[in-house]
Amino acid sequence: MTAGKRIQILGRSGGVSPFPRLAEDVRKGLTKEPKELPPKYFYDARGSKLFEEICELPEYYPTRTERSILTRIADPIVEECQPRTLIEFGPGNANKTRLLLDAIAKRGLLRRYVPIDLSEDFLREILTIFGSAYPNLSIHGLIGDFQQPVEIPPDEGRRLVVFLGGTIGNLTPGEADVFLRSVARMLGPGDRFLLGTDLVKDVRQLERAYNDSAGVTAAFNLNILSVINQNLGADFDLDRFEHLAFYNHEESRIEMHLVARHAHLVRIKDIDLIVSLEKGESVRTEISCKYTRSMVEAMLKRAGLRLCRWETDEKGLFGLSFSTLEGGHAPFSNIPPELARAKPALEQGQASAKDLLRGFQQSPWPVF
Ligand code: AVJ
Repeated sequence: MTAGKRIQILGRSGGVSPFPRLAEDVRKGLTKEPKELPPKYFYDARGSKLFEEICELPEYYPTRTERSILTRIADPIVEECQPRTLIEFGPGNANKTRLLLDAIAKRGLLRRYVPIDLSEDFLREILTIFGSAYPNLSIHGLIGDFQQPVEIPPDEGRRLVVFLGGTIGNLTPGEADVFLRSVARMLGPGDRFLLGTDLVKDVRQLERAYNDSAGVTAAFNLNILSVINQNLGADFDLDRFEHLAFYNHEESRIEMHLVARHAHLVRIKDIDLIVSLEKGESVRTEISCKYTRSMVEAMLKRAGLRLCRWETDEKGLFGLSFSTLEGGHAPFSNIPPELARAKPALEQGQASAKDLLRGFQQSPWPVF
């Protein structure tokens, strides 16, 4: 990082494919039984536009509900946390982020904003817009996938880490645990984590939100095939697939699928793969987990986080949780996950600190 640069993008940048792992992820997902694709590949320029349209749909309640909760609680949570740095996973167009930035700026605390997003284009947009809206703010965009370890440049003062929109629901419970542990490691004493989660509710309302009458969600779902066509030279015919979204009770999640209308073959030229689809066979493109307060609380707890504030709308559609490190301190903050995992062994005297470090000579992280 070059010191003194107020606005910059860190990480892979310039000219490289926007989806560096697309080829291997597509091969893995489409050679699986049943077939699946990771939802992060919805979001090319068109997919992101379609998602913005979804957020405005009458049936899609999460965005406006979360915004209304955030409007109400932005001041009190900033008051409680007194952050100087705001770190945000998956900001998208960062529409809701302003509510927080304004609340922080109003108190004269605002120093740094660190958006972490897969899309360099999105980050550039945020940098341009927020760079002029907040002239004293340092913005360090990080290109990255929230399922990969991210290195946050060191800073001073309190941190507020946020993950909004209910996007954690795209992760399986096991993946969510891993992600939340990585969040816990970013936190120091007094730092806070704000998480948006969509809540369990009437099934008809849930299913309507993913089967809108204007067909925008269907177009969004099908767009993942266009992304593969454009980036991997595939010949998916979108007309041969049907959008399917339903609530899976056992797993407490909405699932989106693309179902083949006929038996057919698809060639994905750039990865030398021919995929066969039977009539009625489906490719699962997204899971969107729905939670209760106690599920969120338990999930935070497993990551070493303690729920200190739970906020919802009057209908209980969407939840925002505010949490902090259990015990208020993280002796292992900001160190590699592998080392952090060894913490219990260290504390119980089953491993020596020196041995532990010796095992990490090849680690990409500096160890000292
Ligand atoms: C952005 C992952 C929160 O799961 O509701 C919207 C994506 N998919 N409609 C969600 C989505 C279909 C959305 N998240």
